[in-house]
Amino acid sequence: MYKLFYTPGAASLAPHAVLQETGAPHELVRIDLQAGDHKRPDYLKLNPHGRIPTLIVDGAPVFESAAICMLLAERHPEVRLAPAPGTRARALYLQWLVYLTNTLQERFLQRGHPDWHLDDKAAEAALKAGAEKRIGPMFDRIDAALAADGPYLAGAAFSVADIYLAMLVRWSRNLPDPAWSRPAIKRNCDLVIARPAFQRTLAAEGIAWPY
Ligand SMILES: N[C@@H](CCC(=O)N[C@@H](CS)C(=O)NCC(=O)O)C(=O)O
Repeated sequence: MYKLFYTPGAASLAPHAVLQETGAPHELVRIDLQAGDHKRPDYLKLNPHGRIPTLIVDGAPVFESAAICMLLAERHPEVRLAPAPGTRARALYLQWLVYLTNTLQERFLQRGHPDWHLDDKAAEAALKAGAEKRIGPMFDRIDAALAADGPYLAGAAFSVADIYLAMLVRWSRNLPDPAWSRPAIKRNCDLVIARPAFQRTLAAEGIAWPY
């Protein structure tokens, strides 16, 4: 039995959707960021960073959204959520998942939480604006890759990287140019959203795509 600490629509959305894909029994624990649940001592014992998500696996906590996605794919190979090691598809899966988490997601965090990076209010505004300006070109490059080698990030095979991308595409909903305005990203995202597991995830979190 897994236990996932989540906040609707947050960085927990991808791990939650991967959990739903596995079909494994799990418990969801909702964390209220406004109420500061993630800074309470009992949560900090599980995740000292005070961030969402955390997954309890065999009684022990694991944090970092992308790591949780990869771990679940590895623990449930029968569901085929990651390409086989040694293949070109595996290389693309690793490349894009790491890019999504350490580059694109980071830009979203700079845009949403410039105060996590700087102590100077004026500089924070500049960081936020700079991050926002850089997100669109990142989606452009992902779109070009999907147009050339898609429909999935790993080519013909669906993987947790596509779920991760859908989470970040949703985060772009308030940008002047949301990611789904790009045709290959839209095609990829439509395939992910249509999956029953993704629909169950949205329903369980009480959110509708893309809001
Ligand atoms: N790299 C981390 C980032 C996690 C993260 O920053 N999550 C946000 C929610 S999207 C959070 O915990 N925010 C806490 C806060 O706003 O204080 C991951 O992917 O798990």
